[in-house]
Amino acid sequence: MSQTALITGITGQDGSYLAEYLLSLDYKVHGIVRRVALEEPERRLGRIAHLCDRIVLHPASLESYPSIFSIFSRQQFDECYHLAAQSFVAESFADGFSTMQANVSGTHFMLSALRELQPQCRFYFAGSSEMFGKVRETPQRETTPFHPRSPYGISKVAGFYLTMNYRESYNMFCCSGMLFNHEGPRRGFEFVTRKITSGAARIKLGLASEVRLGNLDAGRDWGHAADYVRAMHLMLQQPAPDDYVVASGETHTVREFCDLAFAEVGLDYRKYVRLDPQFFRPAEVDLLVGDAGKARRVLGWEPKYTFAELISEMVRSDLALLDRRTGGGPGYENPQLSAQPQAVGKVSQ
Ligand code: G4F
Repeated sequence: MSQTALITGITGQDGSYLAEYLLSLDYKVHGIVRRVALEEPERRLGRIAHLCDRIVLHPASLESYPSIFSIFSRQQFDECYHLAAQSFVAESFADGFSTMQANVSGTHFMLSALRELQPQCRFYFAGSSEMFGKVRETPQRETTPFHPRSPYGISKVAGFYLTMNYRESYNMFCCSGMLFNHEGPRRGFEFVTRKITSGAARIKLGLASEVRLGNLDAGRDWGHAADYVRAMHLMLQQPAPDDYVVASGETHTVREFCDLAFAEVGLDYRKYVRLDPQFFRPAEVDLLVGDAGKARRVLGWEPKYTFAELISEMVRSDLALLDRRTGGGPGYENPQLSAQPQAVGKVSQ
């Protein structure tokens, strides 16, 4: 019998890859979206437009307990992937209060409603390497102490412990993925990787002359989101719930990312990247690198993309997107970018 899964954050990068992956495994896929997304599907459902006739969307808000409770009271789920969050670290410095509200209360509402109505449903929480922050050891693993450096990181630590507490107190199957940075052509333009790849593509096509960035020396462990959603699914297939680091095991600086992205279009980044103080953070996470040994050993998880392949795919996708917008050919296929405005599929009211 096919399984039924609920994804919060289904319109985001990870949600869209996860929905595709679960559909390929014959799951029935449901997602929570803001009601406003249904009113503007072209703008807000772009990443899942190609899936809309195969998924069920539930309008709700993670800031409203009754709206979440109502979904669980109407539909049974085998698995719930809680990916929705205010996920932009820089924004969490600008408005820490709404980041806390969405990320901490949203997670608490999900867990509480599940406990009340569907305690057998398996739960995945999207933890983050930002929880390690000012790192206490390298590489970071499941046992590394947390030292978050932003309101976002603090909110993820709170969500992690809420998830653990529901597992230990109520015997629920609750897991956290401690995911290091994961990117791809569907990444939002505010994150540094997409800012660089879209900037390199624009400069190559003569549409821009520079990219303004902050700290080029920050080191991150970057993987591909399509690889990382497979790890989320594997966590919920295990005999017992647990927490796992998901990472590539390599670290690269923002500068190295620039170097490879600009090289992909035959340019030297040093001529086009400008430092801009507004993109430096009040407190920085200097260097992250994860040890995904447990995920590899217990889950049998292996990433397929290399760092260079990730960058190459992102740059080529951005070139194709701009090429189409400026009247070029069909270019590199990317569901997010090729999505035509279309009617929303099944909507649960
Ligand atoms: O791309 P970023 O904004 O990602 P960040 O802060 O590492 O967080 C991402 O990964 C986390 C997993 O570890 C997630 F939990 C989180 O939700 C998000 O997906 O910044 C990466 C690095 C930072 O050190 C930042 O200071 O790039 C540096 N950076 C330099 N110039 C910049 C810029 N970041 C952004 N966004 N924009 C810049 O212009």
